[in-house]
Amino acid sequence: MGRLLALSLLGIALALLGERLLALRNRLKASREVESVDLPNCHLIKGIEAGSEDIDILPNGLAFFSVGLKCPGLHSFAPDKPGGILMMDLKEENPRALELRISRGFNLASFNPHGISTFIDSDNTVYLFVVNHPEFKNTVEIFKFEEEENSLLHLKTIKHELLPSVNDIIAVGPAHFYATNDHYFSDPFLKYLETYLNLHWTNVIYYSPNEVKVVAEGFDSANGINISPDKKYIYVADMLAHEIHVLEKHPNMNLTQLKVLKLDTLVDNLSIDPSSGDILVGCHPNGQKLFVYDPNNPPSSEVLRIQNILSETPTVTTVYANNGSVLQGSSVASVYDRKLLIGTLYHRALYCQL
Ligand SMILES: [Ca+2]
Ligand SMILES: [Ca+2]
Repeated sequence: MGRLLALSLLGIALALLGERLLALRNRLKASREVESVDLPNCHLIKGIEAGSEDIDILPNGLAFFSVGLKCPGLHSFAPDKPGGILMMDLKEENPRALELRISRGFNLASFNPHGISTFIDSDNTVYLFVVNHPEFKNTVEIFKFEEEENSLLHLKTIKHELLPSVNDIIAVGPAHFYATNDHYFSDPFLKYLETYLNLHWTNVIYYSPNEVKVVAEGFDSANGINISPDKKYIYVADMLAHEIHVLEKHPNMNLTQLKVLKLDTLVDNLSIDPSSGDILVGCHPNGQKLFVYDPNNPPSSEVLRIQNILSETPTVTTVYANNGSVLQGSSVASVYDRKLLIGTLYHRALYCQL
């Protein structure tokens, strides 16, 4: 009887694991291929060869790139090179990406930047918030941008137990932000396990010097985050659920869910087109190819534009799609004055004139 019970339990466990594996393949869209959607006036940006996971553009056309992200198990074309922040002036005719100097005292050797966000204070000070993974830990770094010197002055490192696996941030004050955790755990094995078991334990945190709290939870894998132009709504990309959530922001900074837009792709970072309020989404059509890198069958790229997300029928358009022959693993797309920048998790970056 004992053996029969043990065998039954083993059978149930194996069936459950098999079901989860099949579900994971669907969440990764492991068999999806893309049809190319080309843009006519694009070129790869010189100096970006090992990823620019996130891009944020100031209202004056200065674009920041977080480059060189490394994560355990993730492919890298420059595994020994620390990451950095590059800048490009989109007002120039032929802009180039230049690396910003970072003030002394900040540990550059372990700099591993991920999601970024800019914030302009009422006195016009520009802050750059950077998710950092030094030695694969999780911090948020706040820098002051010094335009004349092309440099970043490091102000503050934030660590918190509610920030165990930060992916992206949106700054809402000089030391205030919303952040997504893409996992509940920080340990790589437990991260893998929670993803495999599809626990939906990831969340959004509000951080301020006085208060840190969970403001939204239950995501499969919360990823990109941004704010609507009128500052009333927070948008959150749930990568493995293929969803964009619209959350209403309250005066106490709590969030309540308003709606969910279902898509057919793995959604990464979200940017706002300042001219229209549209959301631009860097997407991974096939997560299997992204996470298990094969140079002969590389990950593809896809950029979506979402118009009128609050309306009953938002319009979703494919702006760009490529099978990996040009651009692999697009994670972000940002636009400024008819110029489009597309960044990737670990590959190159594209500059397009629309
Ligand atoms: Ca961001
Ligand atoms: Ca991301």
